[in-house]
Amino acid sequence: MQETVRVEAREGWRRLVLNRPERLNAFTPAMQAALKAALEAAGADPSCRAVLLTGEGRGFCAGQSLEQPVGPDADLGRMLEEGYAPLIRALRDLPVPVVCAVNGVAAGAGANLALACDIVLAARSASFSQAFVKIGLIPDCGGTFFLPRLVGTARARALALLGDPIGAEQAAEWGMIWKAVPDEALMPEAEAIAARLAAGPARALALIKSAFADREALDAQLALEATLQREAGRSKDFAEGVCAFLEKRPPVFRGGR
Ligand code: LHQ
Repeated sequence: MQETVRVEAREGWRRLVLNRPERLNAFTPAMQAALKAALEAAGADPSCRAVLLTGEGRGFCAGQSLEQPVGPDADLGRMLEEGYAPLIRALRDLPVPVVCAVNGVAAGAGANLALACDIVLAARSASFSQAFVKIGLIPDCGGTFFLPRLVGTARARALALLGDPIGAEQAAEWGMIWKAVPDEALMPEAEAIAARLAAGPARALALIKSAFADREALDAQLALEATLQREAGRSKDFAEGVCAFLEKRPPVFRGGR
């Protein structure tokens, strides 16, 4: 079976590659578990002093895998509590810096996975979208925590409410990411940063991460996202959003609050 997350050992650091390119690296439960395990293994290995996260193929990550219609009894709150929130915490709690090289589209949970990383570079052709609303959901994976802190509430609200993609250069201009680089420069630049961090003062780097963590606020926001997503997941608009995606047509939302 294809490895959903490829782990490549480098001198003092590891490259983790999301590896379902035929689905733009959309998350299945197995891929979610594999990424969490790979992060934890990196954190447990004293010789690993930085991590680089990227995606295989033309996408970074298209968020949750939407491969079949979702039944009305699916508990999205639980999916977040048991799947995505522990993954985001594992990223934030990792005692080594995580560099993210966004090589293509980053949508939904994929966008917010990138924003949870410590230094985010993106290829100029990459884009970020809070695609959740397009299927009747709210941003999760800490998006409601990261976005307003990164870009301010005016931009965060519009990004979340409209779900429109923004390009890498716009994302950098808005302070959502560290920088946008020409496509061919993405991997060399990201790898150089990972190697530099791996040669850095490991204890200080871990302490810098802790200083920025704001962990209690993140936990509270992840819990709120789970509560709200549980409710959104029960709506007919969510079921319609997923059907429309699968049928490759625009959704027809009927509302009802
Ligand atoms: C996909 C996906 C995908 C499966 C592209 N799944 N196949 C959700 C639910 C439950 C619990 C809690 O949290 C969440 C969090 C979320 O992440 S919700 C948001 C889920 N993601 C999306 O809604 C994004 C869906 N994808 C898209 O809108 C587009 O694919 C984007 C804009 C990402 C890229 O568009 P294009 O560049 O035009 O590529 P494409 O649409 O042609 O996709 C290429 C293939 O990948 C295609 O398959 P096909 O067999 O036709 O070649 C897509 O069906 C497949 N794919 N995203 N999430």
